Amino acid sequence: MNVRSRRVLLVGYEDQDNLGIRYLSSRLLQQGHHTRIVAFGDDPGPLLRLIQTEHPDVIGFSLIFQYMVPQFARMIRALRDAGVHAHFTIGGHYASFEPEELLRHIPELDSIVRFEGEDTLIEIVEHLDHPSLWKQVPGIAWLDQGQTVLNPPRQGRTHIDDFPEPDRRDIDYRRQDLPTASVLASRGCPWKCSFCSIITFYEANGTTGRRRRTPVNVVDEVEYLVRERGVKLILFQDDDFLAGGTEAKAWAKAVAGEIVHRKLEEEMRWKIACRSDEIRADLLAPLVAAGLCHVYMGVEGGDDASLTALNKHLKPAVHLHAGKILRELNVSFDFGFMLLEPWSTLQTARNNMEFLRLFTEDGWAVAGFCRTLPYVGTPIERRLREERRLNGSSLEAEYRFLDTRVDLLWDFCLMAFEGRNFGTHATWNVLRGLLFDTHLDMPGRRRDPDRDAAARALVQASNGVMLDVLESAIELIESGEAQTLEHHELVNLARFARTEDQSIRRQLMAMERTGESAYELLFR
Ligand code: B12
Ligand code: SF4
Repeated sequence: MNVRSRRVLLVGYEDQDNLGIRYLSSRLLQQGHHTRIVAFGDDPGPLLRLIQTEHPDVIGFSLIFQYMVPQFARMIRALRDAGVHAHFTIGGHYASFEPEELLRHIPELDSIVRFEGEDTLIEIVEHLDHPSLWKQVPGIAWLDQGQTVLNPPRQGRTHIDDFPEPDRRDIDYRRQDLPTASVLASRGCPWKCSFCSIITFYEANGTTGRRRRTPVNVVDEVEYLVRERGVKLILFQDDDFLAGGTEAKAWAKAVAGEIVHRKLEEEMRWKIACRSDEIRADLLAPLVAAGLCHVYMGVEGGDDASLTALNKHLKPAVHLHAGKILRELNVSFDFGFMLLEPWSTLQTARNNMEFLRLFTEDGWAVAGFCRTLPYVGTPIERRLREERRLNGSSLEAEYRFLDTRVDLLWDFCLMAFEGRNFGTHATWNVLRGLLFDTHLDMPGRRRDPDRDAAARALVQASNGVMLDVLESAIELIESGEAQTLEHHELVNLARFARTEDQSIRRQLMAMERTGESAYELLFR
């Protein structure tokens, strides 16, 4: 078939590089189409002006975060109201899992691309002139007179080396304070944590476990970014860089070996995410020698029952051991943690609090927490729905705990720690960035031990205040003394936590070095 070259505009949330739309773009370019990438913003004005000058045939929206649906809906409606007639398609995690609900919210969409999108989008774009053809493309959903049609799924590729590297034409890394790029060395994860949608997402694509690129292919991309584009820090966005048994460990070492072989560790540093039971000194040491500087660990809980509810197959002692190894290797780390999950009790909350104390009391990492959110596509969401504990549609799904005292504890946490733990500019986030920044040691950017020590002292103080306040609140609620959020001692405790946090923030601002900080970029 003789295919016309098409113009495709790709729009997505972009804090770090949005690899989803960048992979889509490179695949479209490979087929001879024209693409343009635009970061999603709330104001439709700039996007509309661009559309009016470039006249794209297709506009593809990347909706990876489910709570951004209302923002995307407003944008898409505004574009249609302004007379934009291009084919509107959308993809990403939420779009893949809940096409019916999404089409109800945004009927202006022509199609939804479900799960991995590279090959599906090409087929839509190339059959655009023939609706009867694009409506048969496998892996999409669309509206037929108000009814959602789900086409048969598309089988994902087994060999992901075949995807062309993400399109980064529009990024000027050299203008960044710390030139930082995201790289994906694998897709998928063999674990089955109950709060996570990764397994469901890739299994729906017909693939299993974790598909890894070959080490040479990965390091080719890293070398290009470092030597041709001036990148100094690589963020591996793999869900778990070490997952997959012995073979995966050998693969990680082979990636590190290839980096050293090309002497890239002399020019850059890198970061990975993994589980705590994968942290072993013999495995990590060669990675550190190859420039690994930071690890994000999926810790999630420090209580046995909570870790079981989260299906982590981990014990708190394993987290503590991982923390010890990383300290010995002098690698900075941060971690995800859920103080509360849907089956929490005051006892599990207390155990989690005590664990956080042990894990972070030296200020090596920032203690922060959230509670489990029931994202679509996760076993936890399904279980809560079966237990009839989810109120509202999946978009604003809300649950209460089984013990009203745990609800009270959570409401207290929001009152006391809102500015410290939650939101983009929360102290927790800024402190994580500060630790990363002060710990980073690389050519041209040597660590200042005094600044590093000062950062740790500040983190230690902030962790201590939060955990002391949390402990007192648990005691007040557990003893029955405090039964409502208005109880004067809870109110005073929350006020104390906020005042102390403001003091930490003042010290934090005084420590910021303008123009050199990595944390603006990494931990927003
Ligand atoms: C990197 C990352 C981030 C980065 C941001 C990346 C960016 N764009 O700027 C950071 C660290 C900032 C981040 C933050 C958060 N993240 Co995050 N993140 C990821 C992660 C690990 C990798 C994303 C990625 O690069 N994927 C690789 C690309 C190739 O895959 P993809 O994005 O899915 O794209 C493919 C398909 O989805 C599809 N597709 C996607 N878009 C489109 C568009 C079109 C038009 C088409 C046709 C197809 C298509 O085709 C693409 C290519 O195959 C994912 C997990 C994952 N594996 O995806 C979580 C993930 C997306 N994050 C998640 C969450 C929850 C968060 C946070 C809320 C965490 C938190 N508690 O703060 C925040 C929210 C940020 C915000 N908006 O405020 C969840 C989303 C769950 C949900 N249902 O909403 C995920 C799925 C992790 C998980 N296990 O649950 N995140
Ligand atoms: S939370 Fe991490 S380890 Fe667990 S299934 Fe998801 S990606 Fe895998």
